[in-house]
Amino acid sequence: MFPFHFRTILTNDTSMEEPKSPKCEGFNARSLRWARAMIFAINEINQRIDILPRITLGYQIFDTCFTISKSVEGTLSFLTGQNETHPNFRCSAGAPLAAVIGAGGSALSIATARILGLYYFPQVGYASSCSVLSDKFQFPSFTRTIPSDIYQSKGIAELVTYFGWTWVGTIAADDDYGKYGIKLFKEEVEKNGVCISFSETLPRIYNKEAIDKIVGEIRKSSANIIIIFSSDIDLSALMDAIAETNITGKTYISSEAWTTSALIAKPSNYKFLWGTVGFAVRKALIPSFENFLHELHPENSTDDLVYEFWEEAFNCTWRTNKALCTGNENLRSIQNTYTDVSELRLTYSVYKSVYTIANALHDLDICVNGHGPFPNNECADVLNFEPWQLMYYLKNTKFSVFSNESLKFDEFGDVDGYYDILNWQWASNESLVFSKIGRYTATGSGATFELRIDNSSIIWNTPTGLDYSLP
Ligand code: TCR
Repeated sequence: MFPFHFRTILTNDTSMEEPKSPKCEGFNARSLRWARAMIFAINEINQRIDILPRITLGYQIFDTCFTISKSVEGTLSFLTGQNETHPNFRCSAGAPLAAVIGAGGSALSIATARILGLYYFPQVGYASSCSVLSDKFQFPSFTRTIPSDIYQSKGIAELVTYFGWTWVGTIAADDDYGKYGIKLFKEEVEKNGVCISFSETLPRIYNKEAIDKIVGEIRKSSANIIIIFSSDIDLSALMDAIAETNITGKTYISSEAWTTSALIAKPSNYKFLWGTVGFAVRKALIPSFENFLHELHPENSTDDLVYEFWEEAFNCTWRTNKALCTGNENLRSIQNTYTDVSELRLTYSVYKSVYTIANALHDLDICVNGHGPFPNNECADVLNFEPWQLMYYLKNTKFSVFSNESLKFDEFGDVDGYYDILNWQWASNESLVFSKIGRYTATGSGATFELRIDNSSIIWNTPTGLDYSLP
């Protein structure tokens, strides 16, 4: 499940006809790249002879439109294979369903995990980082390849303490990610005597007054350090509003979801956002992936999404007769979020999710009867297994990826905390680089951690640097 669109189109429900699933709007090229990483990893595994040699993996893709209702709807149609109320894991796609990758944001994964958990059906999150998802009592079949925010919140708190900032403002998205992320952050820094100057929540649905109020708060506060925990999608309206003001001299501390986002790091925002310091998850170069991205073409696809992407990317249309798309447009001639492979972070997380599932299936497949983990030392059958049987292997899977990263889950289905710390630095009027200035690593829910910062590599957006944010 991926957020290919930013929102559903609100319609007035009349209750006079059968309810229809809402349509969506606002195309999200970044998540098309994520979905392509999933397809890419599946193709790769299907060609390999060392993982699942006798099995071909397939997939179904669902658009969550960044909303809970669409995610739940997608989960149900995946499980039932149609509009039935009884899940039918075995034959809905003609092959056993193995696992769900997704659903993107935490609020969406929480909703789907409650359904999947009922059947102990494996779910691997690639972007859902909220700490509550570690609760196996509530979410027994959820695991993830992105670290829990328990690490990120503590890491940002460490960063604030490291620089000796004592007076900060916070802004949170109105979802589980933002609220829990900021809550954990506050609990941590308050132990160290840091004061919170203001705490704002971003409106979920665009609301000019609410945005103006936050802008006013930022302007009048004497705190110059502002921590923002939000997805880029929810944050963009606020950033657009700040871009229209003359507020500068504030340093923003970004959570992983917007640190390298093209939606936020765009030229009109540079003048007030440069100097931003933020956390980002592990990055990788995925060999051959760039070529695979370029292979996307409407002519070899039946998917509406590909047509929609093409129209967006080349500003043409397949439907009416103004500026028709010809199919001769060339993806290599343009620069966009979809083709940009310079910051493969969540994309890499999607890739790892596929490998996690394939490795678990592989372990299930190579089990030798009489030495298996199930009653009477039996094994499961890879062509006909129960969700909980795959869950057993998923929890215990352990493998390494090409970047020499080894991956295994702890008892909560979580991976260790690893973050690059990036600083937004001007390269020219038209571009900005995300320069790595440090690293934060942690394990055991943050019991052990290490923060490393190279002070001399940071470029602050105020001349006085460190000592400007005292109350
Ligand atoms: N965790 C967020 C969602 C999210 C996201 C992103 C959305 C993360 N990173 C990048 C869009 C783009 C990290 C959550 O809700 O858990």
